[in-house]
Amino acid sequence: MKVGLVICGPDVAYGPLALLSGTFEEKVQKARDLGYDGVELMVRDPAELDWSHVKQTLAQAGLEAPQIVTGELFGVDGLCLITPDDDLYQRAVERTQAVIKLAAFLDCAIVNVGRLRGRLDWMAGYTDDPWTLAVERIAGIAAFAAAHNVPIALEPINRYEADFIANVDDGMRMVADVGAANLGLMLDLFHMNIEDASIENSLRAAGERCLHVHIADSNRRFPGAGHLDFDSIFATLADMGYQGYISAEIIPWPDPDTAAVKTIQYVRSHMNGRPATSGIR
Ligand code: LER
Ligand code: MN
Repeated sequence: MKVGLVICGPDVAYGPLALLSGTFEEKVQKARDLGYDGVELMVRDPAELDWSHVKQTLAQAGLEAPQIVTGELFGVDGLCLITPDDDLYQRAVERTQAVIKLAAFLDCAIVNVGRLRGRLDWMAGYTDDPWTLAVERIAGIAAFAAAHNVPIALEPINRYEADFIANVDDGMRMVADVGAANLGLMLDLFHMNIEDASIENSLRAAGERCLHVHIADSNRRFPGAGHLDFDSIFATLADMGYQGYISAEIIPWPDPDTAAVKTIQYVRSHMNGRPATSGIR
């Protein structure tokens, strides 16, 4: 398992769940100095990015970009896949395709689809079967991504932020209905703590379809600040043979740098159920 954290790309001024302060280059350097293996990039519009500079900055720091998170496409620009507005849908597809191309360029493992998917209740009056429409639209994104060798990770999101795919059962149903080899799940412990009966059982149920994990404690602060049982969660992931990232997407509390320090200290000292010997690099 590798350890990452979400940072804003140069095209995102502020992310409510992104860590580290400073310029993009400073954030990457800090992540490296703290001993993170990779930074997960929150991007909004690849057209506003210098792709080569981003790639070079990561390479110079020796960091991977395991995933690009797309929440700000929805959060800032309102772009989403399940909407009765055909023009909005087309723009959402085009932007998502640009993110997929960026992911391929950065050798990123994954592009996530969380809030970007939109809502089924917006389709009332347009279709009696919004789930099938979602299957078709997510299949379209997965097919484009497959052609670029990029996996897509659907993120189950709690009921207060989204109205479909709240838990691993729902996510696995969508994965099965789409039937694409490059489609899996990104599991966020914060959402799982609200929606899944057992975090450990759900992680196991996702199995090899678990492509990426967002870690946060029960209060969405750094691990150790709430009441989740991380020893049990990390042991479950290790048992599953999970090789992907556990990546912090948390409230930057008490500040964005301290939260990043607390996270890596806690994770390194609890991974594999044994205390860290070397501390942070
Ligand atoms: C995005 O990864 C996420 O977990 C959402 O809760 C952001 O609103
Ligand atoms: Mn998340």
